[in-house]
Amino acid sequence: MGRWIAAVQKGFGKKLIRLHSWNAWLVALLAITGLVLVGGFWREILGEGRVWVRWIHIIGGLALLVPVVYYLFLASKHWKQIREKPNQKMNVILVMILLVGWIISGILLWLLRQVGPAVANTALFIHDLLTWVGLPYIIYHSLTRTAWLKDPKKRSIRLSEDAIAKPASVPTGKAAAVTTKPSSAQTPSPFYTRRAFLRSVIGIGLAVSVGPTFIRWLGSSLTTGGGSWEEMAASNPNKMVPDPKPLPASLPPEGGGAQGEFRVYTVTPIPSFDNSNWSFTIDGLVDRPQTWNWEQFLKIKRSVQVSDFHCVTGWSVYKNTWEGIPLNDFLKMAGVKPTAQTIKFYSGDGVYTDSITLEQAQLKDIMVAILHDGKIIPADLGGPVRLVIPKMYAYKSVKWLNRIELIAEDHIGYWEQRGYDKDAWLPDNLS
Ligand SMILES: Nc1nc2c(c(=O)[nH]1)N[C@H]1C(S)=C(S)[C@@H](COP(=O)(O)O)O[C@H]1N2
Ligand SMILES: [Mo]
Repeated sequence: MGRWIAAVQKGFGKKLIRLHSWNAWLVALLAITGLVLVGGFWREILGEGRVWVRWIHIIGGLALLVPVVYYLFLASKHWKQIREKPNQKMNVILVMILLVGWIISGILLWLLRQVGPAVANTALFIHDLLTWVGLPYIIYHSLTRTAWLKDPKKRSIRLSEDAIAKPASVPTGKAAAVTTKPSSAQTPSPFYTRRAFLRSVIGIGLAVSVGPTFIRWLGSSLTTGGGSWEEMAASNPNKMVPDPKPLPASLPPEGGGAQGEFRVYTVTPIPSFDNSNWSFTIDGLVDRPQTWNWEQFLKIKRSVQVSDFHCVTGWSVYKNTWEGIPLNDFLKMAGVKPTAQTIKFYSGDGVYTDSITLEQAQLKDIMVAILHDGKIIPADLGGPVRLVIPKMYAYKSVKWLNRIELIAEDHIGYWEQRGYDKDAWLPDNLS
């Protein structure tokens, strides 16, 4: 083992440089794909591509294990080399925490069906937190460490003696540059060097651009409920009149108020509705197809339920008090024909659909919801009317629901056509 490590450490300086650059490219790839995955903008335009981006992100993340593990073999030697450089030691420790933290939380998110929502929620929080802290740090690090900004005196990676003894074995321009590049930094500048100045500009720029969003994220992650719901309600573009009157179980909410926050997901621009362009239809293989306008719709008997809401990307909102019409009541009103097999749900965005089988529809808590915690559902979150299927991942819970069609054949929903699992059941250790 000792010998083998010695062999791995041979040509140490060059190996460390190559490792560093591989690691840097991988982190850059992961940063870009990761930002694309969380960015709502890309959700709209990427569609199917999003599933590919997700796979690139997962595979890239697993590949990150290679440089990390490889570094561990070089670490003892590197550590000795930088023993008098506290900044560089801090850098190594920080980067290791980031990489290992990202990898572990990322693996848990990838395996979320096995680990369940509670673990996935924590993993997502850690993954986000590390990104908020780590990404600005890494951008700062790479900008200030580029050749033109870096003070050669402070460089820690040196080629090992054997490589220097045999100059012929220094093949890459980069490796050579590390040892020999002359620099103007040798001439001391009286007050503030250009480098130090640029470093501050980069640092301040990053802090100003990332800081506010970070604080908002932190606030919404650490408080339960509230906050942005009010914002969404205040800017709700829907103009349905009248407002539905909440049942007593809905206000105050039977569940005591939702815990957590919804992330606004949509694959189209957010649609908005008023009484003139909104209606709700049940049709297809039914005895009594029917269409309601808003006033008629509000007269349908509603009930209240409390349930958790889990997105397959790792976040959850607990104890939602939903008020609406159980799906089964619609099926009874319309009278399902024996030839029907599947219930297809349409979104008023004109694009998103999903389906469940008639057998799955026996679940009593599937609801066509119009109120959440006693309040109307804002357009951002699928109002005026959205579907909720608490026992399945939330991509089944179609927003802006305006049509239910009974069909004989199967139907593959929007995200399922783009790679999501047709089986959306939550892990069964949940309620
Ligand atoms: N019409 C429509 N419904 C949709 C989606 C969507 O993009 N469009 N996203 C689904 C997914 S993946 C989730 S997690 C939830 C998110 O609901 P929210 O945006 O209210 O948080 O809505 C589901 N229903
Ligand atoms: Mo989702």
